[in-house]
Amino acid sequence: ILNQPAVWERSLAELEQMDLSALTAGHSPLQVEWVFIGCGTSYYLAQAAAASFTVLLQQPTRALPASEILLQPQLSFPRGARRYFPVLISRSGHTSEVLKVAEYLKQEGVEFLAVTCDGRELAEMTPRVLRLPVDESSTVMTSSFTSMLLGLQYMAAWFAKDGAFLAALNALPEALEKLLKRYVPAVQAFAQRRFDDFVFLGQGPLFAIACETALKVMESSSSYAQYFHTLEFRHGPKSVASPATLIGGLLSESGYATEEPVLLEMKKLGAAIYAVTNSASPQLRETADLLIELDVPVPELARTVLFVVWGQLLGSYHGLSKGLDPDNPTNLTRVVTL
Ligand code: F1P
Repeated sequence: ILNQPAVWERSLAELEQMDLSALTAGHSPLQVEWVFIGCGTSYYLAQAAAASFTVLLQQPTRALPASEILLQPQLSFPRGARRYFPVLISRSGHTSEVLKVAEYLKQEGVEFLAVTCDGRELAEMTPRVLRLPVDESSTVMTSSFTSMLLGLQYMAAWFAKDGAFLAALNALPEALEKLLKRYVPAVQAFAQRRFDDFVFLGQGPLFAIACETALKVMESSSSYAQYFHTLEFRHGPKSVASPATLIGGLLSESGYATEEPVLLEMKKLGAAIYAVTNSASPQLRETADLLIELDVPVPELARTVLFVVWGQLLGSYHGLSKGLDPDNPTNLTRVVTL
């Protein structure tokens, strides 16, 4: 987790050398529906990628768990509709559902892109592969998630010819380096606290990151964690808020004025508050039990990966505080097969 600045730098350097135009199988990136597909962490990555492609390319996108395509193909790819361009995401490239979707697409004659790190089996099923140079031995996906997301955002910005966005992505390794120096001790100390429930909230691209944060906390510390769209939490789920609950808000810049009051309300209900945002109000600075302020002057969407790291750290340090091995979660294997 702490090595991510170097891993991102290596990934960005490789992306700069790649001929990304070869990855779309001759389709115009501006004339297809992009369908991002994965399982677990890679499904949350699919959600974050879909949001990024929609914003950067102004094209329709969707994210689906691979299992949904296997069980509901007609729902996933209705015939007679637009041209799809599926993107199959899998760190290992060996996850059963993803390989079965690749087989299904081949049978249907649909070309697809594979995004992977190790990925031999998946990569053999298509000539179009975006491979990120991440060597991750942990069962839990951390730098592979952020690097593949960076890679997909880079690709979208490259297709959109958005030089400012590409420059913003290139600034992230250095920004993270500084943030880690500033915040790691605080996250480590906070992670020693005990909670019955963890809840993570976000909207737009940060909803996917809230999902991933909850999954990291579940996997790395065998804790009970949930995720919601920030404002949705007020419509019922807030009944779980109590002093035994940690409520984590990933607050956007554009929605800040609407999202922050949800956290302040939960604090009044007794919950502990964790917040990640670019720049917090004085009130949140006073109220939050743990606050990460990114303060990175790049377009909001380009900051997405910076929101991921704190949940990875929180989950890992919390797992360690419970005497667990965060790299080897209870009941989980590195590759999940059917
Ligand atoms: C996805 C996944 C992860 C999980 C664990 C096992 O794998 O199921 O979500 O956390 O790491 O793998 P992959 O298809 O991306 O290899």
